[in-house]
Amino acid sequence: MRRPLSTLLAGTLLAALGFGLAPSPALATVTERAPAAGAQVAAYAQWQPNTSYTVGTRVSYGGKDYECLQSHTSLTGWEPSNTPALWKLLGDSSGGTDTTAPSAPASLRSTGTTSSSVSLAWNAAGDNVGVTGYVVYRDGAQVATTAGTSHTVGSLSASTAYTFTVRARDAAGNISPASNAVTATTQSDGGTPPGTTPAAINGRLKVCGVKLCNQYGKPIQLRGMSSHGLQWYSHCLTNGSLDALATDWNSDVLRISLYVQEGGYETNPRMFTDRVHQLIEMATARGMYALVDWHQLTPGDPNYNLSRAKTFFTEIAQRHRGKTNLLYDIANEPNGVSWSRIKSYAEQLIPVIRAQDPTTPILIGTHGWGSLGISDGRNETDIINNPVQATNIMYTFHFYAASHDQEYLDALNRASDRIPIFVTEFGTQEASGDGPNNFTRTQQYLDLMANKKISWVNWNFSDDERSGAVFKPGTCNNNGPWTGTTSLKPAGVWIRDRIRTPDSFPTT
Ligand code: IDC
Repeated sequence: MRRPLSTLLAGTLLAALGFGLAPSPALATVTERAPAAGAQVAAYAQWQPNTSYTVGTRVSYGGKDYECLQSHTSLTGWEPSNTPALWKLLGDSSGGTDTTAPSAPASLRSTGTTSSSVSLAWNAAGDNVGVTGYVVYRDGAQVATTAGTSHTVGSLSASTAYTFTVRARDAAGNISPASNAVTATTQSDGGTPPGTTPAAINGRLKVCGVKLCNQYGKPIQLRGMSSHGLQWYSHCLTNGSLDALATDWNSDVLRISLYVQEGGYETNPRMFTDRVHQLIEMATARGMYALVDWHQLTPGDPNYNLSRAKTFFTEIAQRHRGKTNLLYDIANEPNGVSWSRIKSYAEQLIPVIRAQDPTTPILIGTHGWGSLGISDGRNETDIINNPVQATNIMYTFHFYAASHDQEYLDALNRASDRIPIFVTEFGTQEASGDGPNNFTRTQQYLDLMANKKISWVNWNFSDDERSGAVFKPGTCNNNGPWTGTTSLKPAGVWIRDRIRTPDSFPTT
């Protein structure tokens, strides 16, 4: 949002006369107070989280100006200084007296919880002029400002994990970097008994023969949704949307789609790994399985990202190995690469994961974009004759019903008698994730998967404009409505009906 100099001067004048400047970004939750007369006025609006930015928009952040390179909705942790893929540095902010931001508040901690609140405290930040207050963020959204070094955040849901950060600000409107993030779970209000969620009933999963079994050693089928790429549609994954996924859709599983390229993990490993940690906690708090999807796609050879995958999964496995609701997908869709190269990748990565976490099932993408080789003119015998040398693993199959016909359905049917298969992604439309739905063909796949207890995850839980994104465009920026069908496209209405039917998980 570029402000010409004349507007700036007028704004300063109005501010001096006691008029606030117009609130800058449409989605900002709290309007920044106008700077005091004589203090620094940034040339552009201060960057803020939870704001839609379009290509070419300029902002100020930390005393510097930036220009937006890729349209996105900002989140805490995605500050322009952290995200070179999203923001181009233009230089120092023009026309300021104090352009130095305070230091980040340190040692943010939770000092107590109830079923509806979390109390926080932190250490005071420093500043060259003086800290005037603190801004408290909950899951990236600004929820309070305070002058002191503690705050109680209220109006929260019971048994829910929330992540908080705090920033300091000074009189000139400079905002500090975020403090450490702290995640706290509110206490139970005695609502949903903890033993009734899919994750609680089934517990730790284990591959048994060609099936996926629960803690009682009985084959089960999980049904759920995949996120869209976190670099684009992270804002569709909120406490409200995941509550709806767990309790209105009755989803058993959330697939967390972490693209590696296309502006994903490789551009900021720290930020994306932290977001995956947070989403695992959010799925866990709602009794869903968390399927961590290493979404390599272009380039199609997973070996290109082997060392990144080792780094990422080492941290994920170390942090979450105590949980019983995890699944790791180590290669979304290998393409343009032979099965033996994929097998080699898996056999290098799996021991690294197993060193941290010996028990979580590991899923491996198959050749030809997860088609068991069919899209490459190959088939499942490549895998059957040369399986990955590891235990507690499954192979993945993907289909898009309007593009992938009987030949693919037959391959899934044949292969699932020989090797363990998990359908980690499918769409009711064309392989582009767009175009007309073929619900008749999709139902044939679903019937087969129900008969054989093949778990599945549908693409995708976002509001992008394509027909395969379940929500209508704008739903995520509006923060819902998340439950019911008013916000859903036809594919969303159809797939929700097929996820929410009761599960019949065996318990003995
Ligand atoms: C598509 C997204 C689209 C994005 C594109 C780029 O819908 O917004 O621009 O990826 O990578 C897959 C992939 C999945 C695709 C999806 C639909 O795993 O990343 O998403 N698809 O094309 N395999 C088959 C289809």
